[in-house]
Amino acid sequence: MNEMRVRVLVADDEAAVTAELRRLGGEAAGRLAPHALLRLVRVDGAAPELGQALRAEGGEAVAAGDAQVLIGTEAQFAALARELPVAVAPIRRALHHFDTPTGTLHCGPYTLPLGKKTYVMGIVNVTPDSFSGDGVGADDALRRAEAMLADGADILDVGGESTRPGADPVSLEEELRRVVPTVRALAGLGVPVSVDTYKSAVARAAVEAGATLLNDISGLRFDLAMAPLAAEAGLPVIVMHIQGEPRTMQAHPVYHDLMTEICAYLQDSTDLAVAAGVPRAQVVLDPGFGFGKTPTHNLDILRRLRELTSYGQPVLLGPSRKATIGKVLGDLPPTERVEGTAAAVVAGILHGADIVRVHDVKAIARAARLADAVARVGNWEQGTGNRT
Ligand code: HH2
Repeated sequence: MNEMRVRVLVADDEAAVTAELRRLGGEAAGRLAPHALLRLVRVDGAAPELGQALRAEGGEAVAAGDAQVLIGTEAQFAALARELPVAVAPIRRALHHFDTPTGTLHCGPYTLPLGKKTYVMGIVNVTPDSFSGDGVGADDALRRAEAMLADGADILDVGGESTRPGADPVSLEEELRRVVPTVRALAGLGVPVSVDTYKSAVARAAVEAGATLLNDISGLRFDLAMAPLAAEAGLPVIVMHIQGEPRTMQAHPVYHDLMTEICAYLQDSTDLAVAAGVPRAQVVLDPGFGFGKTPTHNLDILRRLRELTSYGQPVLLGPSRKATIGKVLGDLPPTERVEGTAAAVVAGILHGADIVRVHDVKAIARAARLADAVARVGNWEQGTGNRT
């Protein structure tokens, strides 16, 4: 008799499980798939009965205060939903979003369908002091942007104030002077232009100049007029997590529970946007790589980014040329961080990023296309993932 051969299968979503079971020709595939994957779901603020009820279905639950971690299969959560439909509906929604990236980002006249490819956002810093030395004058911004588009950028992000660690804010007048003409020049290039600012007056002027996406590193907190402005303009907004403020954020970042704190912050930011009238699906979540985080925190974000997909909102990652990459690679300067950025971007895409914000568009767009071909199963074969 042959020796028994054993191999552990890679099947970490329901479609992969179904495909694997079908390979054996079993008609049980559809029936068994919901039993195959164990999910850990963190629930804050729910009644403790939820855990007890899940245990009755064969799952598990651990509680501390008003936080619980529920452990169960899709089938067990489905059984729980039949018993407690209202309480379990948000859990089933999160599980669905986690497994099935969908939706569309509506940037004015531009529509970006999500889940099919990763969008590359090219950084156009109109600054003299950006951390990676990429800043340009307003005159050179158009040339830089055109080169980025030729290299595969899908979105252009214009910033007029460096938010590098230790940076001092620039005056409103100076930021307007840098940003507005640049946005106006780039708005005619045929892709969405976003404005990287936490000041509503800058955002408003940028929108008037043609910006169709807002990018707020404070998650709508530094200027409370940002959320109403996004609603009034009918534009999507990127909310980023930051601990502290740029001037002091890297002094001593501390987290009790990194992902829980990032997610809570981003959901509070989302609530601000939604209360002002921005549709939830138009609020893009960004964990703020490098903003009040140590390298260990940033690496954890790369590993656990997919948790942000639980909310059914687009996810953006911005690791480009940042200090963590230099540190991991042995204190490389920003100009030597392209390959490390590509690796971080690929990790991000494999873990659910919809948009990546980068300086080195040509190299990173190539890395992103390959990551898309791996991560977005079927798209490459169908030809929807191959642009260049
Ligand atoms: N990072 C920077 C600036 N804006 N916006 C979002 N949404 N996410 C980010 O990670 C992010 C951001 C910092 O990078 P950069 O613009 O290159 O540097 P500087 O702030 O020094 O101009």
